[in-house]
Amino acid sequence: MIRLSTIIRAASFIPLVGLAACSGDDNGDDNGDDNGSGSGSSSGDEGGAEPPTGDATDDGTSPGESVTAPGGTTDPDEADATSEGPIDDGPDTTPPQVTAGVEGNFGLIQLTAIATDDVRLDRVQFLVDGQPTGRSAPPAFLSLDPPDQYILLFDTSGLADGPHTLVARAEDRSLNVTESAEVVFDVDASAGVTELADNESVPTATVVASTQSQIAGRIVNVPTPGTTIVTVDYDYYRISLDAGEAVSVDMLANQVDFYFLTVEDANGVQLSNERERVSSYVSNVSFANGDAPQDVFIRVSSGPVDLETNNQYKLSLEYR
Ligand SMILES: [Ca+2]
Ligand SMILES: [Ca+2]
Ligand SMILES: [Ca+2]
Repeated sequence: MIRLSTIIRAASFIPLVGLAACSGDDNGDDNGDDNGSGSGSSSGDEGGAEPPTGDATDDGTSPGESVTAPGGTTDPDEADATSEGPIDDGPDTTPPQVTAGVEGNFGLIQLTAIATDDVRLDRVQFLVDGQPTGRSAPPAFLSLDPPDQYILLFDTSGLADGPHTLVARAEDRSLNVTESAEVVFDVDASAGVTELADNESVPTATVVASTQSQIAGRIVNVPTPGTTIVTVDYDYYRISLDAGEAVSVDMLANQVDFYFLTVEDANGVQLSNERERVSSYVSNVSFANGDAPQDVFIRVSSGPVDLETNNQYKLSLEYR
C-alpha cells in the first residue's frame, strides 16, 4: 500500500516534465514501473525483455519490485519484500549525484548522464541550452554498461550550428534534485546528409556520397482522415560500393518506435539482413559487395502503427 501511494505521488509530477509531445509510455515518466509498455496494455510482454533496469539503481533489498503493477503483488514473498522496502517513508534528504555527457554532433544524438542516489533515483531530465527536452530518462532507459548511465536521444535539427550546453537533472524519490555541471557540445549540420523529401523509391532515393558517413531522417506515417488507414513512409538512400567493398549501417532510433531497416539492390532484392522492430537504440545491417561495383540502397520504413511522435533516426555508415 505504501508503494501505491508512492506511485500516485510520483505520477502527479508528470506535467512538470512536459509530456505533451510524448505518447505517455515511452518516457516512463512515472517511476519506471511501466518499463515503456503501451498504456493500458502493459502485460509485460516487452517489460520482461527489458534489462532489469529498475534493480540497477536499487539498493538490492527488493528485487523484482520495480516491475510489479499496483495490486499485482499476489506473491506473498514479494508482498513482504515491498512492504518492508526502505524506499518510501524514510527521510531521504540526500540529493543524487549526477554528471552529464553527449555523443554525436549531427542529427539524432545521445544525451547521457551517470546518476546515483543514496536511496533510490526516480528519473533524469536533460536541459539543452537551459530548456528541458520534454522527456525524462527513467530507470527503463538505464544502461548497465557503463553502470548507472541514463540515455535519452535528442534531435539536433532544431539547433543552430555551433556550441550548445547540456545539464542533467537527477531527482530521487523524495524529490531531492541535483543538477550536473554544464557540458558544452557542438552541433554541425554539415557533418552528414539529411534526407530529401519524396525519397519513397529507388529512382528517387536520396544520394549519399561515399565521403558521407551519417544520414539524418525521420519516419512520418500519413493518416487517412476518418479511417484507420495510414500511408507508410519509405526512405531510400543510394550509396555506391566498389568491387569487394562492404558497408555496415547502424541505425540509431527511439526505442519504442517500429522500423524496418535493410539494404537492397536496384530491383528491390534484399541484400543484407533485415532488422525489424528496433528494440534497442542501435540496430545494424551489413552487406559485402561482390566482384562488380554497384549502387545499393538503404531502405528504412515504418510499420503501420506509429507509436512515437519522435520519429527521428540516424544512420551511421562504415565502409570496409
Ligand atoms: Ca537521496
Ligand atoms: Ca522519411
Ligand atoms: Ca520517405
